[in-house]
Amino acid sequence: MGYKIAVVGATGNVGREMLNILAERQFPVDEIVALASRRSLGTEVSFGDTTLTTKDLDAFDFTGWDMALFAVGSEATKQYAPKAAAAGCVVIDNSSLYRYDPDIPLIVPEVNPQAIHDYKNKNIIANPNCSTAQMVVALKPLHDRARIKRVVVSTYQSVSGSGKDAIDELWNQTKGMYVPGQEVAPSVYPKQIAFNVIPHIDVFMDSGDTKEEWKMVAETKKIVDPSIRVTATCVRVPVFVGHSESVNIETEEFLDEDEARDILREAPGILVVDKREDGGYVTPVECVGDFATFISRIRQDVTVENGLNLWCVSDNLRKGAALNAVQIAELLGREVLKKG
Ligand code: 2RA
Repeated sequence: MGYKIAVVGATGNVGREMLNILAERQFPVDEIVALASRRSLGTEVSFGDTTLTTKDLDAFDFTGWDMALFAVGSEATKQYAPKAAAAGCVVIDNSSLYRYDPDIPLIVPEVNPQAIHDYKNKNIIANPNCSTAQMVVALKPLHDRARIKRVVVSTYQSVSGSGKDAIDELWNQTKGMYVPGQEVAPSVYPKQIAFNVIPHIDVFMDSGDTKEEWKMVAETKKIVDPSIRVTATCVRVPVFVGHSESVNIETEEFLDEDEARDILREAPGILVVDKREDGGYVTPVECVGDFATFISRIRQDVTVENGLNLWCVSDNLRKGAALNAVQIAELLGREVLKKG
């Protein structure tokens, strides 16, 4: 006995990864449906060694379905998530729409699994922003041991975070740099992304932070601990898949780098690759397709009393989005719905 599960936005980067991961992790499925907008109707998407033909989200009745993994923008989520939730189908939403609603849990299963019981008000569970998810997996075990009081993070985010058009833009702009007359003007981003970096993700806020930077602050507080002070600088880099982060942590208690490394080695969802030699660290190209959050460059920050630096890399389409959503579905099934 398994679950009836819908993937909403099944033709996008994240929706396709959700289907891949549900199959890879052998999620107990009785029935699965791929839903998309009318313009994608009939598109075939892979689910393990089978193929699903996408159906019309607008006409779909969620009654009798256990869970719906949403991988669409906030506008479509606003239109269809309440409909699914009202039909008794638990929504696990990857958009930012519900993340900051105090009545809706924002969950990274390795960090705050206990929050899975808090969805019953609205039948909706929120998935965090990709750049937050990988960071809090690393923060949580260190916070439990030495109580983190401040985090300074700089991110190096791949273009797949912006969607398929951004992947095409990086590819075509890069090719255009080598083929005279084939230059490709910036369109997805305000400036050239090929061989460049852009310190701007999402919109600018009055504070001067971007919304992406604000999300990392707000979501870390909601998922880990509201007392943690976070400041972020989020940068787009010419990488196709895989977000990297330079994370500086200040703790209440002193935490030796070797103990920190041992703690992270034992922590769920983390793979430590940390050797002080050529290549003794993880880079984005090596994380693609993996479930893990990789941690490297663990070392003391001697400029403050109790400081640590680390390097954090993860596949932003997986732990940053689709994997975390599937892990929430697994947690929901195991702890609450208990079918399968
Ligand atoms: C990005 N975190 O990387 C945002 C949304 N996925 O563009």
